[in-house]
Amino acid sequence: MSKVVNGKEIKNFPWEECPQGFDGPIWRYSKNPIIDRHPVENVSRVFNSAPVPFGDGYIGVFRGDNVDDIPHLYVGHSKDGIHFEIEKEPIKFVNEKGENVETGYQYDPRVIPFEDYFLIVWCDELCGPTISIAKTYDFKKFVKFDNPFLPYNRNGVIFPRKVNDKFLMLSRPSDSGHTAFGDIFLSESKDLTYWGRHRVVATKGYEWWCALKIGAGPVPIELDDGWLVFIHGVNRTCNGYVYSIGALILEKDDPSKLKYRCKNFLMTPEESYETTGFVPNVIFPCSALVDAPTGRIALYYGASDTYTALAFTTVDRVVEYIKKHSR
Ligand code: BMA
Repeated sequence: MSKVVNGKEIKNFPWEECPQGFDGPIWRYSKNPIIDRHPVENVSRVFNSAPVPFGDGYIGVFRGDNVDDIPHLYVGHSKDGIHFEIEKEPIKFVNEKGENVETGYQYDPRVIPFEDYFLIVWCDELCGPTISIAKTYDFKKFVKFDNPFLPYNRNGVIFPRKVNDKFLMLSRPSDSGHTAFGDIFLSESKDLTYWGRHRVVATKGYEWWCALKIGAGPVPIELDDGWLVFIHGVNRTCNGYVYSIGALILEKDDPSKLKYRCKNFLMTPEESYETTGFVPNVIFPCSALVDAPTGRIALYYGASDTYTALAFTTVDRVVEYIKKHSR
């Protein structure tokens, strides 16, 4: 059995037991979606978002596509990790001098609890999509690092601690559109601004469900025998793309090395809120909370680029499944 290390006990953890007779690796929350359309003025859809524990409740950075379709990032608050209130105004980022920095769009945030602060990583605009990083202590002031990545790149997520004295980031270099370039890389940095020593971690196309591309999802979960990484994988069908959720386990001391790659998806769009919406057949995970003593995992995912939904599993159940179905 794998154990969570460096994890915490999370009080008031969002949880629902596995339905009787269900034998898949992950089960959905019965009251999904947890965020419906038009949750706040000027926002038509909230999805692909990242809640984290904060104080005696939860906070998060949420992707809100506005009524003109342009995505921006919003702070959201919750007592129970299920019912969220989204702030009315999008996050305003400042640079290290305290000056406002604005870009045309921001989407798909990940929030990394790191020592006594939080890092936010998202897809930002720099002559096309690329990765931005900001730091916050209080979810009120967000200080943005000075363009750490070149375009084009998406799906960046930083490990929750330094490994061998370096910050580590998974990302997915790409082009400016929805085409291939779908492999996951690992990069290192001493200071979060300068990144290098890039390594390929996992490539697309190892199974049909991820034939077109793969991308890292939530913050990697540290286990005693590796890093558990939920990913999304994209298949190309005659009727459009299908986004499923999968998983990798990376080596603990050198996460550029793949230990296990689950050949099956863990979850694929099946429920109506996943198959019908702004972009049908998309499930896209951006946050996984783990309660260290019980090994319970709450996985937040965007559904059909329209809703925010929640699913559950445990470390034992999902790791056993990945190992059993690994190539
Ligand atoms: C990807 C990203 C995601 C989105 C997905 C499906 O390229 O833009 O934000 O959920 O496409 O539309």
